[in-house]
Amino acid sequence: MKPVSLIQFLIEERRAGRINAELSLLIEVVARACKRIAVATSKGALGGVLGNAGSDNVQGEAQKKLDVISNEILLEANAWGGHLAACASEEMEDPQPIPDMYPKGNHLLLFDPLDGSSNIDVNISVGTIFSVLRCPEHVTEPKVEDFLQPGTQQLAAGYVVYGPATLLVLTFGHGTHEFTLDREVGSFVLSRRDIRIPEQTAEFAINMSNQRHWEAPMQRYVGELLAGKEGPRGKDFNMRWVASMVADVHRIITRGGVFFYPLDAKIKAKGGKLRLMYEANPMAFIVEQAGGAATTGRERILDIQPAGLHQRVPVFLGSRGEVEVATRYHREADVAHA
Ligand code: AFP
Repeated sequence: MKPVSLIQFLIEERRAGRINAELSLLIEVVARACKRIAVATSKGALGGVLGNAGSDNVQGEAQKKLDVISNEILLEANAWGGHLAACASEEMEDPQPIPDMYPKGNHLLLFDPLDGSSNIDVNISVGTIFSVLRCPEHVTEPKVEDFLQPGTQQLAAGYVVYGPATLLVLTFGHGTHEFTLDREVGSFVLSRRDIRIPEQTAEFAINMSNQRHWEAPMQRYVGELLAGKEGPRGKDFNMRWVASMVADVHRIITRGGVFFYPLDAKIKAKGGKLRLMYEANPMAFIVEQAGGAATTGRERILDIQPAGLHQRVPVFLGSRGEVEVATRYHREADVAHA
């Protein structure tokens, strides 16, 4: 079969009436920016881009040079096309308006420019995560509150993983599709259409070093997985943890599995570790569109009414069967303690 490029795929989505020209352009621009990020990350030490930038982001986390560079690449690429009303990023406290000299569009773009950036210096996969919302009607200068829409309102979501191959995974709410970057030609090519995550799995991803800080239902759930064949689940489970959400989610999208960043005593006051608007929401949309499930352990992620641009939430996502068991344990524990 003839390879289908991202551009061709977007044209077909337009013809099918699933996206408009502006959204198609937006995705093209983001994909082009991510190709530049892929080039920057792949240079490693030779590009002089490893290490800390010497600054902190809005979350108080040390910024890597590549965090700052990737943020700049995405902002610059998206400023002039006329497809956006504003951008918001993990690396910036407030939304970034489109400069007055450029036309404005009807979309809002949120992104984590380089997720898993603590892995850059050790040459492990990192990625970009993005979410697209519609700018509310008649809003010309979008403020934070214009971005605070539940994940169900997303028009598109995607991530790019910069690994041995550079891959783009994308959804418009009609299935989840994967594109592989053909480095020689410089274009993304459709490599998997309508990805399906197996409903059952025997593989889980979690940072086990936090175990003693977890809530009781999480202790119970993971304890049962670790008990293996002899335990209540009656089968052995395998564990993986890359500490780059994009890489962990991509494994799940490819061969099934379940990813947890639950609440623990250290992060309880913040509400969780991962960010709702540009990590949890886009990943939940992608995973649901591939037949998986995504919750906070208590509620569906996509139903959350956001309260802040940088809000954090617990994240349980992947193969439906395991997300449901872990979520049920939390709900049962809440009822027992009500
Ligand atoms: P960084 O971008 O600061 O490296 O954080 C990555 C991340 O947000 C997510 O990609 C990982 O799943 C998670 O944090 C890893 O967290 P731990 O370091 O606590 O395991």
